[in-house]
Amino acid sequence: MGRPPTVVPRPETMHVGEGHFTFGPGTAVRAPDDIGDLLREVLGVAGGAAADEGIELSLTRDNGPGPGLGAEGYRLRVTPDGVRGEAATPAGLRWAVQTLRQLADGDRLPCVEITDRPRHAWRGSLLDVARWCHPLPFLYRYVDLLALYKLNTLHLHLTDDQGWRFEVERYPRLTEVGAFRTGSPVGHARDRRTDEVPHGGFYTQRELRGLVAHAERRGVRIMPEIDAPGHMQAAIAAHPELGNDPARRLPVRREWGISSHVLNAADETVAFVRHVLDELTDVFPFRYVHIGGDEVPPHEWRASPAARRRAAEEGLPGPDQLLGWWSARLARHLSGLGRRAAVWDELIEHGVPEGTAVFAWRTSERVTLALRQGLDVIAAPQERTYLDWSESDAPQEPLAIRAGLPMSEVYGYAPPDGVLGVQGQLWSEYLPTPELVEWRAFPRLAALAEVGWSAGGRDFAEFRRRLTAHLPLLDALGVGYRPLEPAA
Ligand code: TNX
Repeated sequence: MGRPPTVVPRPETMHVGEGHFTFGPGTAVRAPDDIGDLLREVLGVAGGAAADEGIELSLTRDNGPGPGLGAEGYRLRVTPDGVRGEAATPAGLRWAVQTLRQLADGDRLPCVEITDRPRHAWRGSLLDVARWCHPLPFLYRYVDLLALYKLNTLHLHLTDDQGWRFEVERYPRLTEVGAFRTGSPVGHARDRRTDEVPHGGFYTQRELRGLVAHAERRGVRIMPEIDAPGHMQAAIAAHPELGNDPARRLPVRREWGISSHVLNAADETVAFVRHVLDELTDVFPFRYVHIGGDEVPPHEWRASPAARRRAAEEGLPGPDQLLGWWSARLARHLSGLGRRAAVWDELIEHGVPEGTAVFAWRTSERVTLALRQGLDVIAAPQERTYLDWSESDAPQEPLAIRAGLPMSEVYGYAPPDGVLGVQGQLWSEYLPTPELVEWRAFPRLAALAEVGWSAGGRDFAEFRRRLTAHLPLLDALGVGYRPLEPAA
């Protein structure tokens, strides 16, 4: 007992008073249905109905003094008699529950008064389940951990050269063939050694619907990604007619790095991906669907007479410009389904379709460039948000694609005004197990969550102290996070 009350990300205002409220299985809970369930689940209260003493969370019309609580804000007051929380939306109440989860010390909640709301509307985490197919129960747990830090978006990278993980009823070969490879790299990819250990797996639509529902109850939306027209070797292995040389039988790729094989630019191939998106949007209700567009090697289109013809028909200077045409067609299809596309920042040079969100990943300058063009931008610059990079180059650090993204660099990132939000990336080439994912994700993801949520100045030493007081909660949850570096 006696943990100092800490909340990560830092609330807008928090005043700690004297005393505490003690709760237990018999504590009464009054809250809108699923919020009450969430509260019972995370605090272990059983919850009678009527509450004079107890926990009451309610929706308000948000007409108090000062700025409104907005789409995700909340107010909380813990006194020795109970807890009162209010928000203008269920989303706000869900974040209030996560704050209580962090404040709870055994069966006690410290007396506090909190008013809180996020700086940025999009606070995301990309998880790459294509390079390694992480087990479904881990995805559930990962969603819970995102919610703990008020991160509201899980970006699921479902397909890549090395594996296709989304069941498509119309094209069963995508998973029958595309979800399995015969070996994987050993050591660093640059050493070009692979083993003969098969790897594979995929998620059924039914499983993913379950995950979506679980995430929704926690206020986490899931944005799926089907990465095209590059990063598609697994799909081409399953359907050679999608490639630029249909006579060629390609395997699902065993090496990391970028495959030179890309989808062809035929109408039938666009139609194929549209059908995939139709099934995808049926499973994932979130407004945004990521359609990739990163790292498309130009060689196959340059060499293809069909691609050159297509470029000429579209009035484009050459096949290098087909990426813009490709993405525009899929974005239009999504908009017909009432959705919006999201793309990687390569599209900036090709024309970003109306309403599309751009994930600026290459540098923070790309974030600024995209903003200057008036685009909807998610800040995801690698030098600040690629959590698959290791924190240091110490020899005991597990193998990583690149070394050197200490938590202080993540915490010190200040995305420019005007972005929709920020996102941390966990590409999984070097993260074959959930344990390694947790080691890389935590606690840096907590630092990034604070970048996305908390307005005002940031002081890394203060954050580090708060985080130190918070880490026992991650211990209690059994999260295998990387211990902090000694204070500077
Ligand atoms: C670049 S970032 C990629 C990924 C890799 C990552 C490795 C982006 C849009 N593409 O395919 O996994 O680097 O850090």
